[in-house]
Amino acid sequence: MKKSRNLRIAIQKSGRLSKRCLALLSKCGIEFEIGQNQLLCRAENYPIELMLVRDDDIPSYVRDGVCEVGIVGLNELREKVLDRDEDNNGVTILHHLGFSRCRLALAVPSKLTYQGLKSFEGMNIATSYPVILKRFMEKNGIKVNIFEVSGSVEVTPAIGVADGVCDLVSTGATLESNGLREVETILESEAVLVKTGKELSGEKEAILAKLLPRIEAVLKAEGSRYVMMNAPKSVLDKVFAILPGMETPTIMELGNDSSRVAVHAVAPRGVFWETIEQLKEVGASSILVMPIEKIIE
Ligand code: PRT
Ligand code: ZN
Repeated sequence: MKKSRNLRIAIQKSGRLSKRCLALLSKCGIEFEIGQNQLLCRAENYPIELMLVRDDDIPSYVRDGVCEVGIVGLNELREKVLDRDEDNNGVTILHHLGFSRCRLALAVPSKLTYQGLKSFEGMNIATSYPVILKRFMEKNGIKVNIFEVSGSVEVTPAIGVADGVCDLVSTGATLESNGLREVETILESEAVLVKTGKELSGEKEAILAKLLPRIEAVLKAEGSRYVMMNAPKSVLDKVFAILPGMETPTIMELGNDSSRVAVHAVAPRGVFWETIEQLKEVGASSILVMPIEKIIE
């Protein structure tokens, strides 16, 4: 593939990661018009080009410097590069992105009496993640036969080709509907932004250095909410206790009531209905909770 002066970012062409990757870049002010079956797509307003590929290929493309940056599930990154190669080839995780969360878990037929990891001794385990599974079992001193399959892992016990499985789980519904019970988590996964270990040209380093603060601003904003309310001055301590982690709240006098103030603050995202109900209980009113688009420090 011809070398480009644009920073090349690999993302999944179509699948669970694609929409969120494009949404993240769009929130960073970078727009793409992607045609059908396009492998490379240049951004309309930024010196970046997307490489649209299968998620399985992203870790090795980043490792080999085919692209400078990639967005991929930690599960794929560990399977294809981090757990496979001795020195990681300099591939580094720049950010955990907080979407496409899932876990790589071990599951056994529901009817099996599970007695801890030793129950797996001598078992045939089907998985699409043989490298991660091998490492995990070796670390725990359990000998298993790993049977690699590329899809439909969950049906292998029912058709008699495996005794247990090691697969990605999100809600657990797939395992359950195949008569399997999740018993151990091997890895908690989410999408990550990764950078190659190969040297970047000064030009590409500069493009990346401009992009990273934008991504950080978006991630920080996604993890926060802007909260506004009116509250009696006498209960401010209680308000701050209900909303811990609130960064430097702004307190303003209310024109018509000297006993009450307006409180504005950036709070962690976990401002749920329960939190609002508690704020009401201590006397807060007119409570507004709003999303934030960007936080630039
Ligand atoms: O075509 P390509 O190779 O690019 O895509 P793919 O089919 O290999 O990947 P895709 O799009 O299915 O998943 C991409 C990434 O999304 C994965 O590598 C994970 O990082 C992440 N992810 C998050 C998941 C899930 N959640 C998930 N639930 N990937 C797969 N699953 C599957 C799982 O394999 C199982 O079949 O969903 C089923 C379980 O879901 P629950 O909700 O029933 O537990
Ligand atoms: Zn894949």
